[in-house]
Amino acid sequence: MPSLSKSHVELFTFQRTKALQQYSGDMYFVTEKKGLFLCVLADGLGSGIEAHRSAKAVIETVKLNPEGELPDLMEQANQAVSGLRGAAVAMIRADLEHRKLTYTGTGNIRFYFVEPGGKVGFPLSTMGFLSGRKQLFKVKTFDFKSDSKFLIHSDGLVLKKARSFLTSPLDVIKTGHSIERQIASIPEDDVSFVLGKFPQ
Ligand SMILES: [Mn+2]
Repeated sequence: MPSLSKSHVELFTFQRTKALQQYSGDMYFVTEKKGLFLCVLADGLGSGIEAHRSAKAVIETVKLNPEGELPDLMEQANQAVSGLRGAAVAMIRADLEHRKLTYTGTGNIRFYFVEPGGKVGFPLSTMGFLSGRKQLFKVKTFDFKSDSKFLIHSDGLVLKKARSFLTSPLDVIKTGHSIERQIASIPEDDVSFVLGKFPQ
């Protein structure tokens, strides 16, 4: 029987604000409950308090419905930023038991997914951003293998050779630290990333 700890997604999360400002325009939320994993990253347009408000509206909305399907969550998040600046948003939802992953995103947030064999996938996100205006969200669904890894990051992270980090034999924490070392100590944009490894 697998041990309990192995049935969870291993995670490394990181955030640093633009010019070390007080308010981050990026926000993320990760939760795992009863075999359902959800990761959401929102990058509010611009930076500072107004960007923070948009990102926060997205995250607070998702928190109200953490078991929701992605198209519903995107729609709810879209309504939540109505009247605010807007946000780029990406979401990953995984059924850990059946190893099915769904992904959706709009705007400039990068998502990488790598299987243990090293095959790298880059699901496309939709152009644009959430603004409250009605829009359709493309959702991609695929089966994944155990021990697959993912990286999701805001555009404040400029990562050369992202693939090398994801195919690294190092564990998630060490890999996370090596990505962290690529980030300026005083960044020019809010920077966030979530690195994860799915259980066996
Ligand atoms: Mn940004």
